[in-house]
Amino acid sequence: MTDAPAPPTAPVPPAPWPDKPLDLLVIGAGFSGLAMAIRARQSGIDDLLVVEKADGVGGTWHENTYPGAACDIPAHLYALSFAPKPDWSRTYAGQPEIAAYLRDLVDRFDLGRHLSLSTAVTGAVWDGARALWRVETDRGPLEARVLVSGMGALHHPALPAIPGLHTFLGSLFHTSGWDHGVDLRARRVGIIGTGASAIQVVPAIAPEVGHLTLFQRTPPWVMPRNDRPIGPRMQALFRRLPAARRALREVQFRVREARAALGFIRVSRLTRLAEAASRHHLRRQVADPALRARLTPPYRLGCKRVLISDDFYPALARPNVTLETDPIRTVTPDGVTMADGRHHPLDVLVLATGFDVTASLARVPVVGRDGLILARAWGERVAAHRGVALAGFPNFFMLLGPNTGLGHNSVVLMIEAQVEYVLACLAEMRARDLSAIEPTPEAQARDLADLEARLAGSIWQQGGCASWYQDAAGRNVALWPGTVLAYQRAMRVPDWSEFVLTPARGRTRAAQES
Ligand code: N01
Repeated sequence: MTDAPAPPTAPVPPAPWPDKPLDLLVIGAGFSGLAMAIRARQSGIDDLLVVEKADGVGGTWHENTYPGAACDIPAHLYALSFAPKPDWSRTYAGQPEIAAYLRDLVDRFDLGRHLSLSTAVTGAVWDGARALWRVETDRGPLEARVLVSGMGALHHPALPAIPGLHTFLGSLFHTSGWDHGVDLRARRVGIIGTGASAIQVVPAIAPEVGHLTLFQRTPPWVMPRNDRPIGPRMQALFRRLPAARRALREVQFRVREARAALGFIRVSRLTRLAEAASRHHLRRQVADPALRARLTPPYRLGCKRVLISDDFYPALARPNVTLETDPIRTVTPDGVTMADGRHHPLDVLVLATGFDVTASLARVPVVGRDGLILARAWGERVAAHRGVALAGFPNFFMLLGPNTGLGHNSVVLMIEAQVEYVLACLAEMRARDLSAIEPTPEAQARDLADLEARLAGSIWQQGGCASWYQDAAGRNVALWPGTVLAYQRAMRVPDWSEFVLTPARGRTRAAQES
C-alpha cells in the first residue's frame, strides 16, 4: 500500500461566529495564515478569526498527501522561528511530520477559538464608508477592519490540456488530491510530469506497482539530497541546548543564501559548475548512456526549480519503470497514446502537472476601493507593493503574494518578514488612529520598476525554459529575485511616505457627509 494520508485534524470546536466587525480576518490556515494569527495574538490583537476552506489546518501540507511527499528545505530551517521543534526526525521532514507540526501549533498557541475550518471565502468587498471589508463565506457573511490573505499560490491544480484526458476509465487524480483508496499494487500506473511532486512520488511507489510509466516533457536538473535521520541524541541536544539548533538553522540558511548572493539568479560560471555537479550525480546513478541523454535538461540550471533527490534516478533504472519522453498525443479510455502511435495501457493515471498560480491568487473575487476588481487590477501584470499590499485595496495584505516565493531558501522566512511588516502597519494604524492604510500607486509602481530591473536578464528569463514561475508573457511573477536578507531588509521598517494613511476622523466625517 502507499503511504497513508495524514490523520485527520483533532476536532477543533468551531470558533463562535462573529456578529460584529473583527479587527483582523485571515484567509487560510497554512503556514502563512497560522504565522499571521500567532504573531497577531502575540502583538495584542485578540479579535481575530482565521477561516480555512479545508477541514484541517496545514494548507499545502494538509492537501498534498501523495506518497513520498516531503520538503526539500531542511526541517529546522522550514519551521517558524518563534515555534521551533527540536525533535524533527530527519534532515528533510516528510509531509506527515510537517502537517503534524502545523496542527500542533493550534494547541501550542491556543488558536482553536480563532479558527473556523471548512469555511470557504467566496468574495470580499471593501466598504469605504465604514472602512471595513465585507466578506462572504459559505458559512455566512463576516466583516473585518483588516483582511489578510494567506491563500497561497500552489493549490489550484493545473490540469493538462491533453485531448481525451477525461475519457480515461481507470483512476485519474492529481498529486494534490491523491486517492489513497486506490490500491496500486500490481497495477499499471502512469505519471505525467517530472517536477518536484513527481520525483518524490516515483521512487515512493515504484517498488509496489506492477509497472510505472513516467511521461516526461522536460527533464529536471537534480542534485543530491543527502537526507539523514536525526537520532534521539541529536534531538535531546537540540532540546537541551536551543543555541545548537539555532546554529544549525543559521548554517542551513547561510549556505542557501550564498547561492543567491553568489549570483545564481543569472546565468554565470556558477551555473556551469552546478550543472557539472548535477550531471555527475546523473552519471553516478544512471549507467545507461541513452537513458542519461534523455534525462539531461536542455536548459540552464536554475531556470526551473532545481530538484533534490537521491532515489529518483535509481527508480528509473528499475525493470518495472519506463521513462517515456515522446510527446503525448491523446489519453484514451484505457491508457495514453504517444505521438508516434505507441500505446501505454494503464489502470491509474496520476497528474503531477503542478499548479495554476494565477488562478490560485485570483481565486476569490476581491473588490477594492471604487469597485476595483483585483483580477482586473492585475490585468497587465500580477504585482503588489513589497509583494504584500496593493494600491486601491485598503487594509488588505497578501502573504506570499507576487514575486515573493523562493527557489533557493525557506519560504517560511519570507512569510515571517511579511507578517512582521503587516503587524507594523497595524501598529501604525492603532498609534495614529487610522481607519485605512494602502500603498500609493507611485510607490507600488517604483517597487515594480525596481523588481523588473532585478529580473532583467535573470535566469528565469534567459535560461531557455518555461515554468510556473512565469506569466503568459514569460515574466517571472512568482519568485523574489534576490537574497532573503535583501528582502528582510526591505521589509524591516515600512516607509510611511509610501502609504496613503486615512485618519479615523476622516472616516467619521465622510460617513456623516454621505
Ligand atoms: O509541479 P511543476 P509540481 N504534458 O509545475 C509537466 C512545490 N513543491 O507539483 O516542465 C506533459 O513543477 C511539466 O512539464 P514541463 C515547488 O515549489 C514543493 O511538481 O512544463 N507534461 C512538469 O514536469 C514546486 O516547484 C515541494 O515541460 C506536462 C510537471 O508537469 C511546485 O510545488 C514538493 C504537461 C509540473 O511540474 C510545483 O511542483 C513538491 C502536459 N500537458 C512541490 N503539463 C517541496 O519539497 C505539465 N507537465 C517543498
